[in-house]
Amino acid sequence: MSLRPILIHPDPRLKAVADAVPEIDDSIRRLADDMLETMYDAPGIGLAAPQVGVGKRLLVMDCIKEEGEAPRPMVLVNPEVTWSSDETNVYEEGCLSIPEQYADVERPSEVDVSWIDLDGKTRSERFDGLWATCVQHEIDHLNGKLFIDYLKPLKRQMITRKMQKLKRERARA
Ligand code: K1U
Ligand code: ZN
Repeated sequence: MSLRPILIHPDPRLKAVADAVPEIDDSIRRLADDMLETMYDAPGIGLAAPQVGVGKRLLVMDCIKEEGEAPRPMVLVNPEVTWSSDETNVYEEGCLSIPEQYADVERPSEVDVSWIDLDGKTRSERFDGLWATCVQHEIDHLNGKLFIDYLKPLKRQMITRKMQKLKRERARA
């Protein structure tokens, strides 16, 4: 397993629609392992393949935050939302590709998602709470959408400028 660098917005690879994974092979299993390690190291509760520069429809997440509770690493290949609740909730979201910026985003509070697991089996589950917010945030990444795309243009522009400055500073360091 190895850590993979996380792309920082703005980057065209974060705006592209990712390709479906045609089959589960060792390269996909290695990518999933690396992404879980990268997510836990960050630390974060989710990570989508485009954030590590891979344009494939794969995401990982683990929204267990309570200390003492067993981790629940999840790998979702080709995930699809099959149902969304009319009820919504607002969560102050962050993003590992937009460090230290947070904003309220409104999304359906429950979603049904189907996906393929690393054994090639089709699975589905209803997510709620933080899990529902996170899986929708990660599926957005697979469609080239960032949480700042839900914000007013001025706020989005302000965050983008901050990220451009951060990238310049990191390149100089
Ligand atoms: O996709 C990403 O960029 C990861 C992102 C996921 C996410 C966060 C909040 C709402 C929806 C989706 C993160 O993990 S940001 C870091 C974070 O939220 C966190 C980090 C450590 C402990 C708890 C949360
Ligand atoms: Zn994100």
